[in-house]
Amino acid sequence: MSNRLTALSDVAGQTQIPKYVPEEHGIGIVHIGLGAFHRAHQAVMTDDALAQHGGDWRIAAISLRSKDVATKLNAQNGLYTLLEKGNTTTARIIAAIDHVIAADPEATLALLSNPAIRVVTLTVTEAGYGIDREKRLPDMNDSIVLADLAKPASSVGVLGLLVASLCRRRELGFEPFAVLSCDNLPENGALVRDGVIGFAKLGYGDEVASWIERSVAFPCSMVDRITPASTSATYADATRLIGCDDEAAIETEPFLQWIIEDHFPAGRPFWEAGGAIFVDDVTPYERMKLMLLNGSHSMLAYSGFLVGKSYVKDVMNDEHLSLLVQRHLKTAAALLASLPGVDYNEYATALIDRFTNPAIAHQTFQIASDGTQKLPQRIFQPALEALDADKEVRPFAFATAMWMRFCLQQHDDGTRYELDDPRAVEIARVISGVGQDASLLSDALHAMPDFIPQALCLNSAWRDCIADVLNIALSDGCIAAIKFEAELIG
Ligand code: CS2
Repeated sequence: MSNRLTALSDVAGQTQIPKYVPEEHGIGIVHIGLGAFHRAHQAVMTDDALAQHGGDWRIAAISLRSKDVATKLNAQNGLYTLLEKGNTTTARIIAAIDHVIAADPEATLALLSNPAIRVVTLTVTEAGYGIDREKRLPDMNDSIVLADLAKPASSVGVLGLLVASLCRRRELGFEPFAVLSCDNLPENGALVRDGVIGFAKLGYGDEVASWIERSVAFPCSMVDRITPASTSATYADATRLIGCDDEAAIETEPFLQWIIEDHFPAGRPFWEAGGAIFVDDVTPYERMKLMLLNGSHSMLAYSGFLVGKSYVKDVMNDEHLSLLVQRHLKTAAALLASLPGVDYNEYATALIDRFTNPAIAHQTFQIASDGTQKLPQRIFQPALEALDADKEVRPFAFATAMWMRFCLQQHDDGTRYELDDPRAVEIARVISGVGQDASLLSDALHAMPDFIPQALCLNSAWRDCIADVLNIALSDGCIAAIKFEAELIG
């Protein structure tokens, strides 16, 4: 007999199991993008909401491409172990996910058109929406967007599926669902709204577009929980703690935060049970998170990875890099307007503790992915604000220079690695032939269209800082560049 997790009765030991009977609750949410983050965040708060408040709010999850997690979770009736790793490791079984549909656009469309679905949550990454963020329209360079626009009713991408299902619901007289983006993008709800309306206009015409504009809610939300990719150690820990095998186990930190605009015309789970906070305007919380947590994360990921630090915790144990993390946090915090009830110094101190958590193995290479999608809101936006306010810009230039150095796909000792970025091919093309020349590298990447804002490209203080860092990194090595930078801190 297999000892795989398939029912709550399989679970042994000190494991916390749901305080509700999963089968007694119907589905009310579709989640698109079933990574570890969703399972460590929204699914956990939904589990708390079901336990405390009941309701038909279980989740049907969609994996747009990969079948791997779907196969594992479906074999376990949607059950999985959440390991929270702080001073101790605790195990909890989450039962909020009912089932998973993978790489099946027809079944996805049918599910999204089901009147029981009142909320659609999304974690598809910054790049996954197919939205041109400059124009705030569907991205006409995205092959999925183009194919979906050619045949909107058989869409396979995010925008196409949302619009096709909203249309179908409209035809059938069903209420629309609310669309809740949970990705690290500025004003994520408003951005997705623009993308969806733009797609509807192009694919279906003005009438459908203005119906969506009038009838569909796109609340913004800020999500936070550091969740590394699962490893064999995660599965081994789960087996030890729950007494059976769980191929879908995930691990995360104790910290959990979700700030949401309360705009759900067809209702929502009582996510307050899991600690969610409902506010009128998420923007200041989102700025804090993007500029402090995600901004310093990107900076430490590029610089740490380049000097052989595989994990964030290793970066934090490095004398120079940890000083640079502190400098980055302090500089970014100085750009934020005060927010009642939030002390940015305390937030920064808590971040340092979270990054240092020895139980969390968060890979710098994972955070370093998709730089072209992350740097605009994490690094360039605060840099622009710093220049405008005549404040310190160097930490943001340092982060950008380290990203540029990372684009060379080669450590100082010549070891190569792959760039994981939707614009990787273009990056490789524009920098081919720059060799070890700092100015050529900087010029080539500054000239990429729709990436580094013109106000930065044309600013000599910004360009000088970048040249400074790259010159040292390329002539004396990344360790020397980091040491030099840390020694600038007074
Ligand atoms: C990270 C985030 O991978 C990354 O780019 O900065 O995933 C970060 O861990 C989360 O936003 C934390 O909530």
